[in-house]
Parts: sequence; C-alpha cells; structure tokens
Amino acid sequence: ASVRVVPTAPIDGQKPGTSGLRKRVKVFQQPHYTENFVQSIFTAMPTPGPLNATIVVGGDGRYFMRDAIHTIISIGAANGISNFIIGKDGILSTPAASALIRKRQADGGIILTASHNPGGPQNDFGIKYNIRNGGPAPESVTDAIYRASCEISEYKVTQLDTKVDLSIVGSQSFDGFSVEIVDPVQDYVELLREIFDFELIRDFRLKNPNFKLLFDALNGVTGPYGKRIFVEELGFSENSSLEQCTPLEDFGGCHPDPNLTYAHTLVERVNREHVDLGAASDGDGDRNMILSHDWFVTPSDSVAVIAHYATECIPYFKSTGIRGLARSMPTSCAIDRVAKAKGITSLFEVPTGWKFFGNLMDAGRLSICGEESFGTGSDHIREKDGIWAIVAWLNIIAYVSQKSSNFSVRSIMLDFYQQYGRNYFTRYDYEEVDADGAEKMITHLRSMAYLEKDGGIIGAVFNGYEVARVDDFEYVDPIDNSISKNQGLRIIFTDSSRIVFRLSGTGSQGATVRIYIERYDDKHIDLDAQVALKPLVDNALNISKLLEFTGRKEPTVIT
Ligand code: VG1
Ligand code: CO
Repeated sequence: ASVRVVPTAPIDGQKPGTSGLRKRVKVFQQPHYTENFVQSIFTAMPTPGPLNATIVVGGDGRYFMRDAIHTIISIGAANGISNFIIGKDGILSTPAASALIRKRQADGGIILTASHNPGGPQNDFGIKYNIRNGGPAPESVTDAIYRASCEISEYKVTQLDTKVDLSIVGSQSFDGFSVEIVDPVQDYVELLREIFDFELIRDFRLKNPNFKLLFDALNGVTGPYGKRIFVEELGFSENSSLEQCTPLEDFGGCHPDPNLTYAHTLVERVNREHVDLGAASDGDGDRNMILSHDWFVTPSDSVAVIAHYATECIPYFKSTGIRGLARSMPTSCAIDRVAKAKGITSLFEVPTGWKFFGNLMDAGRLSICGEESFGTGSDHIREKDGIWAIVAWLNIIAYVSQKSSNFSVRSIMLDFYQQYGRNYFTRYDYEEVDADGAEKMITHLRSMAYLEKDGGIIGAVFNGYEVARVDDFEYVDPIDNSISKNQGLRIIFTDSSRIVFRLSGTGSQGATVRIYIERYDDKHIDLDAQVALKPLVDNALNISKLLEFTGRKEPTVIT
C-alpha cells in the first residue's frame, strides 16, 4: 500500500496518565490530535519497534472507538506493522485484550477506552499502549511516547483502496499487512475455564436453585462476556441474572463505574430482590464490585478473601501455588494479614495503577493482587479483571457451601474478620476540583512531615490518634530498580491507622482529590465503616484544610 507523509506539529498535553491518555472526545477529534499520539506510540514502541510486528487492537465500544481503530490501522501499517489482531466490531475488554496479547504472543496492543469515565460525543475517550507481556506500558515507555509527541513533525498514513471491515471474523489481506478479526469472547472464556472450577459452580447452582446472581455490565463491554460465562457456561438464567448487558457507545448515558454511587440501580435491585451475589464491572471490564442484599465487600477485603481461599478451591492456584501477594499503597492491609498467616513472604506494596504489578508477575513473584479502586486480579493476565473476580467469588461461595450452610457473602466476610480482624476502609473522592487549590493542599500536607516542635504534626494528637509519621510514598521496583516518587502523601498514626492523600492520574478535567482512610480493629468487626472511621475522616479534613484549599464541603463519591 502506498504511504503518505503528513506534516504536523507537537500538540500540548499528550502525556499518558495512570492508564493511558484520557481526554474528552472533542480533544481527540481535533485535527492531528489522535494521529499525533498514535504515531508517537509507534515511534516509541520498544525495540525492535513496529517493523513486521503484530499488535492487538480493541476497546470498550465507546463513541469514537471505530474512528480510532481505522487511524491505528492506517498509521500502524505505514510504520511497518504487518499484522493486526482486532476484536469483532472493535470490541475487546481490557482483560481480554491482555489475554489475547499473551496468547498470540503479539508485540503489544492498543486498548481504546476511558475505563469507567462516561462515553459519548460530550464525554471521554482514551488510548492506552500495552507491552508484549499484556500489561500497561511501564513509565519508561509512556515517557518515551510523551517525548515523541513533543518532538513530532510528521506522521505516516497508509492509502487504502478498501476500508477494513471490522464486522467479519476472519483474516483480511492488504498490500503489505493483514488484519485478523477475532471473536472477542472465545479465547477469554477458554482461559477462565482453565482457571476456575466451572463444574463445581454448576453443581452448586443446581443444588441451590434459590441462589440469586445478578450481574450488571453497566452497558459497558462486559455484557457479551457475562452472558457467555454466567448464562451459557454456568447455567444462570439470562432473564434474572443479567442487567444492562448490551454494550452501548454512550453506556446509555450512565457512568459505567461499579461503585455504590454510580451503580445505584444495581444496589437497589440487589436489596429489593434479596440477591445473594450482586456484581458489576466498569466500561472496559477491568473493575468489579461485589455485594449482596446484606453486605458490601470493599475491594480491599475482596482481594484478601480471594487470596485466603485461592489454593483451597481455585484450580489455577491449586496448581501454581501462591507465588506472592500485592496491593497498591492506598489499598487496606487486609491482604497483608493473609500473607502473614499463610507464611507468604513475597508481599508488595506498589504505587496506584496496575502497571507496577506486571514486573513482579513476570519475575514469578506475584500471583494475586488488588487495588482499593475496585481492581482485582492475578498473574493469569497483566491487567485487573472484573469478570475473573466475580467468578472467583462464585467459585469460593460454591466451595464454602460444601462445608457449611453459611455460605452467604456476609458470613464469608464475618468468618474472615473473625480470623484476621478487620481493616476498616473508606475513600472520599472530590472530582473536578480546581487544580491549583489541590496542588496547594498537597504542598501544605508535605510541609507537615516534621516534628510538632518544628511546626509539623509528628507527635501531635488528633481525636485520640497520635501521628507517628508523614511521608510521600516512593517505590523502588525490586525487579528493574526504577524509582517512582511522590505517589501519595501518607499520615500514619501510632496504632497503624492511616490517611492517604493523592491526586488522580486518570481524570480528564480539573483535578480529583482522593483521600483514603484505614483503621484496623480485631474486637469490633461489624461496625458500619463510616461510623468506625468518622474520627479519622474528621482528622483528614482537618489536617489537610481541604475545605479551605478546594472550597469543597462534601465529596463527590464515597466508597
Ligand atoms: C484510578 C485508580 C487506580 C486504577 C486506575 C485505572 O487511578 O485509583 O487504582 O488503577 O484508576 O483504573 P487514579 O490515578 O485516577 O487514582 V481503570 O479501570 O480506569 O483502567
Ligand atoms: Co477500567
């Protein structure tokens, strides 16, 4: 095919955040914007580069995705990519894309999503580059992409006589490259079948016909995956177990984020219909929420419970064992207690964002990990995996039901707390605040890392909690020794309670302040988390002067 060179100039702000470049659709639609960024990805693609490479391409089906895919094919082929593997109609959940990159030993992948951010012409779009292990590109690569975007002077496009047809499964050959359209669900289902005990779950469902499962895809990409797995493989009823399972370009106008605020219709239905296991995932399918009519499982607890039961009942972990456990820094320490009890010494605390887990997995030192932000997963792929987490819970419930009549989500959690104690956890988000005020607040907090007598807060007592330490989290990757600084301000109290402050790296507008609060208790395990954490929440607001710096009285979301 003939290649045309298009002159261009750098466009400001193409710096990938926690999970790729996320902006308003309108921003991506500006002349040269998407082209510049896509060219920058190919320019920065790790050695040996794009020549004769195979890449996986797909996304969550949101508005503008198809345009972006055609741009990627055009610029990718002009840069030497010889083989594109693309989900039918462009659809691939983030975990399915990761699985596909690994299975097909592709050289990398481009995932088109803004995750849980709303979609549609007025909302968000995103482009994320994943490397050959199937995981998000590490900072060395995203920095190189950003540098390329700052220096770009031209991009190359391919002149095609016929447009690539995304709707037909099979191979299409073009002059100099080929496109393979694949069923987005098939390989992923095969993978999960190997990991979990589907037979046990099917058997459980037959023995407990009154057990109610309700899965809500929030009109995101996981609808077809949920239908295939929960209905066709595991036998749950399509009518009563699935909700919002058709992927829509604008997610039906909803905010496809599985939490108590944005998935409230699910929460209401779970309560009304006494659902035993309610679950949701986000727009691109990597997040999950687990609840029941009488319990909400915080993600920090969810990953700890999965780690607790993994080698007892999940075939994959029965065979691999647990090589290690990990969590992001703000995630509660519940999983640390599981590691300790099981004698697992390979335990890691990494910065926010899934990319930090990949190196540990590749080195064989990590099996199960999670983030408080509704992200749970394992080394079966290199992304967090919403459907995986939900099937893990089904597998655990089915297993517990063989030994006890108390197999509800609530009793599983109370049993867990009985054994380990409880790490109460909550997160307050203040979205779209003034970026300046937010920065000033962080600077103010940083200035408090001194002893009280020197004007800091170490040694000071707030609501009965004495400050032991204030620091800004820094991570040295144990595999490649890369250093990530300024990953979150921590105030740690003498009883190990913590308050963490960070600014989001995924927002597309203004700044988002996140406050994470945690307290351990092994005596009172069934308090309401907001009650148990009230004094610490007050401390957080007090010490940070959040109201003064941002003008915000109430958070946008509490989880
Ligand atoms: C947020 C979460 C983080 C998660 C990231 C991507 O990042 O806090 O834990 O890994 O989103 O998730 P931030 O920088 O906004 O706090 V997803 O489902 O958007 O790929
Ligand atoms: Co997501």
